[in-house]
Amino acid sequence: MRPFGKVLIANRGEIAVRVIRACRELGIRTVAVFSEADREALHVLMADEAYPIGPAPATQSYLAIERLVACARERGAEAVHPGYGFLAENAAFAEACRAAGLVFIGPPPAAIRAVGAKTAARKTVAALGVPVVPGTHEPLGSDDEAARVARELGYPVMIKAALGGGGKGMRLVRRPEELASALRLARSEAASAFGDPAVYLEKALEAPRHIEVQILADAHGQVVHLGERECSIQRRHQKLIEECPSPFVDAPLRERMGEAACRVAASVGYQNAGTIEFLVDADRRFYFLEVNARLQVEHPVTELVTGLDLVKEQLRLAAGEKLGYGQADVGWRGWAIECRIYAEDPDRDFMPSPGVITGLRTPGGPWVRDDTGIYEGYTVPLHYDPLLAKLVVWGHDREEAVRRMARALAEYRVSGVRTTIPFHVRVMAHPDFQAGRLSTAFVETLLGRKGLQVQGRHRQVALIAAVLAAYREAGRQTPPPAPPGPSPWTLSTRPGFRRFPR
Ligand code: MV4
Repeated sequence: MRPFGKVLIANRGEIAVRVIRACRELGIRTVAVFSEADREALHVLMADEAYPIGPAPATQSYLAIERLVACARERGAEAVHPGYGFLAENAAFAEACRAAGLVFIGPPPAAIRAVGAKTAARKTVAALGVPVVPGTHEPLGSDDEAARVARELGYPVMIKAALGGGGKGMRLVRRPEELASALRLARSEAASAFGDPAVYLEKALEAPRHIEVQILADAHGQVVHLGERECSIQRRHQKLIEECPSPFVDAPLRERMGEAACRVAASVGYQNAGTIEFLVDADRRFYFLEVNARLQVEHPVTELVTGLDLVKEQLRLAAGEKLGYGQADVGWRGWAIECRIYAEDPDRDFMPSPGVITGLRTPGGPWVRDDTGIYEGYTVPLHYDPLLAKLVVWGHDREEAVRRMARALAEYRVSGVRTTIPFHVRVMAHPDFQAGRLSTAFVETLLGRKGLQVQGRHRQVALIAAVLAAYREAGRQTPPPAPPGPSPWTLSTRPGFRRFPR
């Protein structure tokens, strides 16, 4: 059944392309919108129709509620898919859609609000008997109150923004004498990032894992969970690698976390696709963290392991259809891993690397999926998130998935911009990653100054190695005389034979 005739996609990049693909398979016509920086973006080329909505800054385009709603109305769309980021978790946007007679493909505005305020959500969840990280359920008052609460919780503590999420505005405080200045900084960060200086306190867990549970909820009161995703490989709260399932979660823990996630969703009247985030400590105790009221970047790993198309499910559920299956019908097969390909230079502290994609060859073969927003000749704008593509693989087990990812990464060629591909190559080859020894400290350890610091005699050896490496790099730029036989320059004009520098 076709849930809608026409859908407007209020987003850009790979996620807009992902939604267009689901719509096309369902026979739904698609309306893309684009900013002045995105005239030639892939989602614009792929949609049935595309309309300009404003200048490059997102506030005047992808965040301009009235323009998006007007465009959807004028083009005869029945529903709006917000993707992730931008307006995906904006209750006012969901309301504006509804007021204009459009279906917002996401949770109801009241559910978005209920989970958006983190302190209120913690209170609601604790009342259900689901464990939350010990801390306050109200925003903090005075510095004196904060000092008293922190003493009761015991250091170290975390200061978090009441309207925050995703680690933005989060501060670790190790000692009482650091509290006052940390509070001041956290409050001003929260005010500028979320328009509200309110912050609260949590006890800081040592080296926790970040594990999240995917849920689907229909408009008829039924909720199922689709298992967990492991998201511990992050850098400065930007996830880099995700997998499903988590190597840390066994069937009984999955069932307990899944059941807790479904109860959280049901308690706020959640509908559509959503994610319940947990921190899990070394003793496998899990604590509710927050709800992400949207489709997430890393949804494909869940799709590959459950066999469900989450965007099609979103469209169906938004149209009011019943889930049509129960928890017992959800199964998990094999292992999936996602590597996020950003236009960032991992050798230069992940500095953004916008520019023209002068060459591109994407991996393929069995059980390899490339969810992309780019093409050869495309210019990566500097105005938005630099996520270019997501490379996702499936294997019968984790070992096969890791090997397949390493194989697929080795096939990936991007020239013109720096990407995170070399970082992922290193991670896939790392014994700790291969053994599933993941922690939130993994990336820092892999890249950390400490890891690279060498002293004494080893320093001499490292210096010589660095010179040799630089010499080899330089040598690449001035190739040796051509060997006898057909000229490599003839071959180099054939796209398949071109050698792209990485
Ligand atoms: C925490 C924590 C320790 N204790 N909360 C929350 C949002 C997520 N992006 C990071 N968050 C954390 N919240 C308490 N009470 C540690 C982190 C954390 C983290 C968690 C999972 C994976 C990587 C992380 C990196 C830094 C901090």
